[in-house]
Amino acid sequence: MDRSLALDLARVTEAAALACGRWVGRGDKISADDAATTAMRQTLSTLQIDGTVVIGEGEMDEAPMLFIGEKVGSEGYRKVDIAVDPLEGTILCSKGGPGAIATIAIAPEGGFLHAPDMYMDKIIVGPAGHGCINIDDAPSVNLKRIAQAKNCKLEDLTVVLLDRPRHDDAVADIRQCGARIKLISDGDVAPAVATGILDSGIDMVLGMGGAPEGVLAAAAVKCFGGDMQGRLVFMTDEERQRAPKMGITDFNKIYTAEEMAQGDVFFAATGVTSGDLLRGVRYFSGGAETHTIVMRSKSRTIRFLDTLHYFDHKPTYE
Ligand code: VTB
Repeated sequence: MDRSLALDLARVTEAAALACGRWVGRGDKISADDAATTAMRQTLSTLQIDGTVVIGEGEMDEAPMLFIGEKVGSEGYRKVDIAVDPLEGTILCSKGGPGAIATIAIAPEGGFLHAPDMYMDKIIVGPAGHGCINIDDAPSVNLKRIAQAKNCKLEDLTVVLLDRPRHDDAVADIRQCGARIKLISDGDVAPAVATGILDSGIDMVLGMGGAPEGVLAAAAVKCFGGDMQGRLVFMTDEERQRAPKMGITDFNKIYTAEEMAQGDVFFAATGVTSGDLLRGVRYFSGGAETHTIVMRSKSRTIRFLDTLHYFDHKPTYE
């Protein structure tokens, strides 16, 4: 794939973040998501790719744009799979809470797991923890292996989990072993990416979150050489009936990052509100500043972009 696609993807997530950045704290998650999705789609349509959205805003009949199956770009270019979450953490954005991001990932056609909108159990670590995780082991057992690999104490490790009752047992086990915990209200993609950044202070992401978010995290994990295991969690008969149509036959399969995001993968995210990974959009008179991460699995390059946008000279995405 053309490596300059990386910068194009940064433009896409910057546009989405600039658009929904106007909705931070305004208590309207629907408008925030609409603004991000519209801007993301506009910028995506200018890219030199022949893309199909495989992780998107929803099914064709429930999402007006960036729906699963939607074609993006133009014929004649490289055929790619697109995974998007124009606003990951809509509630975070609407409340002005930490860690909302605009994010996208691209893989060669057929590269992404077509995960339905359901839950996934996840365990995610950065490169130092590669080979140290097993989703079926207790969190403390995984953490002990990671502490050994990182040559640090258990007390030095920080685990991020969504703050949900379903994680009570995991939280108790982690607390008992002495590791630190960060409970978040929403948005498990940004901390997953943060495990790959040396000074982020996040060592592991654990627990049950969205499966589409799991595929986006897998793309990022692959780019920085971390490790991830994910297992789909079937809650309803409808989910069990739909999965085979999306190519999922083994309901107990443990997916690695490589299996969820195959081939030469690109990942980009721009901060909407500030978090452990990225600073949020900051407006000033006549413009705004954005903070973006862009990565590519083939080269393992991780770029952080600080970008100044002057609205007199380009669309404002409002
Ligand atoms: C998860 C998580 C997302 O929503 O999907 C969560 O992966 C929903 O979980 O990052 P619950 O059903 O337990 O609320 C996010 O936090 C935001 O989309």
